[in-house]
Amino acid sequence: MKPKRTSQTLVLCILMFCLITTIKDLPSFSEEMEGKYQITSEGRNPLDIFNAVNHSQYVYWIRYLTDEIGTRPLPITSSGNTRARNWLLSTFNSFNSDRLIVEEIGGHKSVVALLPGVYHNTSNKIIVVGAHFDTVPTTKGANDNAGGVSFVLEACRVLANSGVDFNYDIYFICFNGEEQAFYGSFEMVNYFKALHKKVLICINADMILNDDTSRPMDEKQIIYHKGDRTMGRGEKYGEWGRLLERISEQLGKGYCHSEPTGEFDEFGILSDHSAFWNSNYPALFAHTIRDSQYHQPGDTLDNPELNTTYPVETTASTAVLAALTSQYGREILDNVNDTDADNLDNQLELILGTNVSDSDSDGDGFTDFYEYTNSWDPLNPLIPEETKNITTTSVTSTNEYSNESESENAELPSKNSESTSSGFINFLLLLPTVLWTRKREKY
Ligand SMILES: [Ca+2]
Ligand SMILES: [Ca+2]
Ligand SMILES: [Ca+2]
Ligand SMILES: [Ca+2]
Ligand SMILES: [Zn+2]
Repeated sequence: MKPKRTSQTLVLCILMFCLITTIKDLPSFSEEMEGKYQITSEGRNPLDIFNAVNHSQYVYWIRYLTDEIGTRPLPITSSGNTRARNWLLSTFNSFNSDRLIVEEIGGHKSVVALLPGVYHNTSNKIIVVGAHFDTVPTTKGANDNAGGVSFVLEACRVLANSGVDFNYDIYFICFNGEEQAFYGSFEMVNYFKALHKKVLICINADMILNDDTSRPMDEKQIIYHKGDRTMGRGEKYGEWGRLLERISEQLGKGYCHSEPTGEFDEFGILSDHSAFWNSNYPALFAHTIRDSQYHQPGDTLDNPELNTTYPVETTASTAVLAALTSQYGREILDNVNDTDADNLDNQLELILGTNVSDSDSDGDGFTDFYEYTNSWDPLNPLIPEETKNITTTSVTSTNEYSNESESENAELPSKNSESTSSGFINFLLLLPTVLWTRKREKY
């Protein structure tokens, strides 16, 4: 089970070369940020990407892998492994074949979909979203690791179909041969090194379906990082984990929780991220504790220990993290500056999709901070009071949202005194606001 190691000399040479090649760098943070406070000019924001991740789709792919394909161990010539690869190739190609480059890479034929960025030809920076698809021979592998494969497929589907032109390349990888010795991931890391790629962050998911009932709701999905030890390039693993956790808190229910692996067990919970850590590439490891059916025939979605709701949030948060990192590079980790002094730091504004250099992103007279703290939509100039009547008629039960807006009536300026003209149109306009508010409700 011991991972192969590239010779130290080769690693050094490649690292030196990477250092030299990255000096001619891309636009600075401020240049990249210019006019890009939303992920596209079409008004898409991270919440749209987050919400596009679909639970039914997530479950469907797990069921297909377990019920239709079943066990899929090495060797690569086995019928299960071959069928799984062919299915992955055709599934990736069904998303957006004009944008994705889909191929098998390495002697163990990991299945890879590349979403090329705007800087594909001028930058070596990449983002990796990965999970192994192979199983041991004794199991259909729902938790180990169809849940991880579905995480990769769904993140890929949403980002490839988003219509967004991302900046840096995003690789979606279904690793092969994890169960033997991480063959696929070590091959991919060597592949990236040979191409002088700089991995900004890799997010690997392995066994994310088990519901650890001993954990509180805000720790249902554990995102392991390697600790806060500073890396060669000054990056800290922990910052990436906290970013993913923050995305989950701000756009979802906050199920994701980031924590370091123990000092001695960083190679104790083994999966494909190890290949990245081994080469000092930043990587996160999404993983919940083992279920009782680990490597057993009972590892199917029928296992009552498994839950598919929480990993969908990890998938959505990862899609947003990949999107933001692709747009802004490592600078997304900067959570200190508040460029427009509106009390929302830049990282939070980029997660929310608001403008980092404008304190009132939607120009409705209310600051981003005010709207954020009152659970209004800082990207929608339609203020809640304008559509209150529609809210109360279309949503029967009193929810947090309507209670809040009622309690704040007295403070609202006269801007909202116009009566609503068309209930239906206003309802449609309100919908994003309701979704936004709903999303921000805690469980
Ligand atoms: Ca700000
Ligand atoms: Ca702002
Ligand atoms: Ca505003
Ligand atoms: Ca607003
Ligand atoms: Zn596994």
